[in-house]
Amino acid sequence: MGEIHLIICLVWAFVNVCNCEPLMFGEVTSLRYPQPYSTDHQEKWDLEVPQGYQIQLTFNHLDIEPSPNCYYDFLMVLSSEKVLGKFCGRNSTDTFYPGHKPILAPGNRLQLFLQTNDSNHESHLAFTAFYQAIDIDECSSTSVESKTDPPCSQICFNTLGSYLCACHHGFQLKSDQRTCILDCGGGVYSKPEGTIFSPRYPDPSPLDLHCLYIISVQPGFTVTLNFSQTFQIEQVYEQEQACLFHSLQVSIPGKETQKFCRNKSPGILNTGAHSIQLEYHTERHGQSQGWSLHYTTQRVECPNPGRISNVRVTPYVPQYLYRDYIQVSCETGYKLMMGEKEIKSFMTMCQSNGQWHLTLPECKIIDCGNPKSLQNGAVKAISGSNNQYLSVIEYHCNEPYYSFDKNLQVRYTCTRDRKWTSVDNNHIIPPCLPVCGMNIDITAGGRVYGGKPAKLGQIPWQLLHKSNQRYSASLISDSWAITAANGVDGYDHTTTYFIGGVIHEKHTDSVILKTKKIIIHPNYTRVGKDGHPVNFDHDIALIKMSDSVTLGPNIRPVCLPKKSDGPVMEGKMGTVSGFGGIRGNAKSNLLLYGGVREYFSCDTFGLPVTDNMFCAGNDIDGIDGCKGDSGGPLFYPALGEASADQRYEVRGIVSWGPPKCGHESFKGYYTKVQNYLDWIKETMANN
Ligand SMILES: *[C@@H]1O[C@H](CO)[C@@H](O)[C@H](O)[C@H]1NC(C)=O
Ligand SMILES: *[C@@H]1O[C@H](CO)[C@@H](O)[C@H](O)[C@H]1NC(C)=O
Ligand SMILES: *[C@@H]1O[C@H](CO)[C@@H](O)[C@H](O)[C@H]1NC(C)=O
Ligand SMILES: CC(=O)N[C@H]1CO[C@H](CO)[C@@H](O)[C@@H]1O
Repeated sequence: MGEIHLIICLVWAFVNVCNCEPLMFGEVTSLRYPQPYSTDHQEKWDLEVPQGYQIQLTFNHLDIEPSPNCYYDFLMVLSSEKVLGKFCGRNSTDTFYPGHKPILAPGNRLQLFLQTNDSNHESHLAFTAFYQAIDIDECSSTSVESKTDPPCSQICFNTLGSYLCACHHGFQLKSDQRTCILDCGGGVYSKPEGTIFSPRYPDPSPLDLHCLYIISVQPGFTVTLNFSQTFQIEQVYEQEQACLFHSLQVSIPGKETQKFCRNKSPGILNTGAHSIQLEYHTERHGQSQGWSLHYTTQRVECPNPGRISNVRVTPYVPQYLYRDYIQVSCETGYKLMMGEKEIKSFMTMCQSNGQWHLTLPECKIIDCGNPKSLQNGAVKAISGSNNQYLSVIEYHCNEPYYSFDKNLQVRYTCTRDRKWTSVDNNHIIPPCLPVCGMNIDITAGGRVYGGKPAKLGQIPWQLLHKSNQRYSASLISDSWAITAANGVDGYDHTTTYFIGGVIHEKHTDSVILKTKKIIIHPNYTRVGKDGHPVNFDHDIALIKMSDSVTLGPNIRPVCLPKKSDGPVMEGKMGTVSGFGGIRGNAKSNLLLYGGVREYFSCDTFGLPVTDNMFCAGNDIDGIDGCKGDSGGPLFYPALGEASADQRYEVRGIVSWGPPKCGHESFKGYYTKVQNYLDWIKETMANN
């Protein structure tokens, strides 16, 4: 920049006179110096340094022919026509020799004037000098050229090339930057409370005032002005409303500016703002006594949420002010919702703008969602709606095929934890258990071998394994069946299935039950030396189906006997059923049943008889379980139950018998189910 500036100056100098800023220093030398000066010569120099400085001249060398009063040859130094010095001589012994003390001009300009006469016998050289800019102390009035008034009305600071004015406390600098006037107002009143009054109050206000007062407290507070009763601001014209001359003006952001004058105190002014401005103005004429006010601040108030049903606001007070916190929660059974989003807790603060920093949430009633479905059962609403809090539902099983275990709670209430809860505080829904031993009424005394065909639903637990070697089983739950080991021994469960729910093996609406597991009693001895069973001890097996069968009128389980049922009783009648042989070894397509009687001892055909079996037959009607009936049930009405709802228990499984069925003297043998209750229970529980 400096260089460019210089170049421009030089170019300018060629064309015209350079009007650059004068240099801060320089050298001035007479013509021909250091050769002797020429005679009869006059030469003039105009020296200049920048404005705001004084110019100072220092001689390096002066050698001018001396004469009294430097009458003939001399160098004159002038400042604006005023002679600062007239010099001649060669050294300090000469009277008019300038010496080594520099010459300081009052301003920034200096003129030099050299004059010689017609002789220079001693070859004097004239002079060479150095000039420089010296900062003026403008503040010291004596040094300021032709100015009698001090530059500042109060305080003056000298600066390099200039000066600054300042005012004493209580005064302020006017726009001329020199004059100090009485300071009124000024500063910012930021304390929460304070008093402000006009200058000299309660004495009359000075004239020509323009005072500015700013009250600015922190956001969140509002200012209230309380003007004292003594209030008088001159009003020139009685009718004049605008307080044209003397006035106190109050400006509140967002509101129309108010001007006050006359004799009546404005009293209390609730500004509602945290920052306001007062301007007090007096003219050069007139008289105002002045005014005084005390201001106070109040915290901003936020809207009161009020009482909302199901909403709890803490603390609950009549007024909420800036910086107050409230917590919002819901009554039991309701949840806090922020729009569509549920929130755990809510807190908000009253902000400085008089608004809560978060919009208040809502409380919505909770719900427990759709109740879980119950297999083989259903649920219905008892009270309430939309599964909301305190709704009550009730489960029930598909009667009469399924039922709950007795004494179980089946009513649930939607509780505050949003779960369906029973009276005993349980969330678990009990399963619907198959009801065993029920059928449509059996007329006792029918036949199996030579027996009567069963009606549909009479022996709904009867299952048939349809294969070359047919055998039967009895459903004992919705997924387990019981049968004789000798029927299933060696069968692969993956290819085995049963049919049920029909009374004719060719019925197409039979229920197919695929087996998943065949569990033969571990102590059943399968095959003897000659390839035939050695004996039929522990002739019992359990079959687990791959799926639970849906129970209905035609397919239902039979009950297991109870331990308390007691031993075999001579002469007790039971019912045996099956799709087995009929007279003459022909196969029956029909489900037949008939009554058999228990005996204490029967012909054993040379095979061992154990306590795990018993024999039964009907030597009158020739009824007997037969080949193909193997695995089928011998069932009895349960003991000790009222006849109206007697359930049927399977106490025997058709096990083995004489080669010819239905022979009067030969009875069939049945596995005594009662001996295996623990094994059955355990096996069913563990598989
Ligand atoms: C010039 O100065 C000398 C003295 O230095 C004086 O004798 C002489 O008269 C002067 N000449 C004129 C023309 O004044
Ligand atoms: C206003 O100030 C006066 C005293 O100057 C006082 O008596 C009065 O109670 C104040 N009013 C309020 C609202 O502060
Ligand atoms: C099988 O027989 C053994 C020996 O008599 C006996 O300890 C075991 O309990 C029997 N198993 C079952 C399941 O009854
Ligand atoms: C010390 C010195 O140089 N003095 C001289 C001063 O000048 C006068 C003549 O002007 C001489 O005579 C002095 O010798």
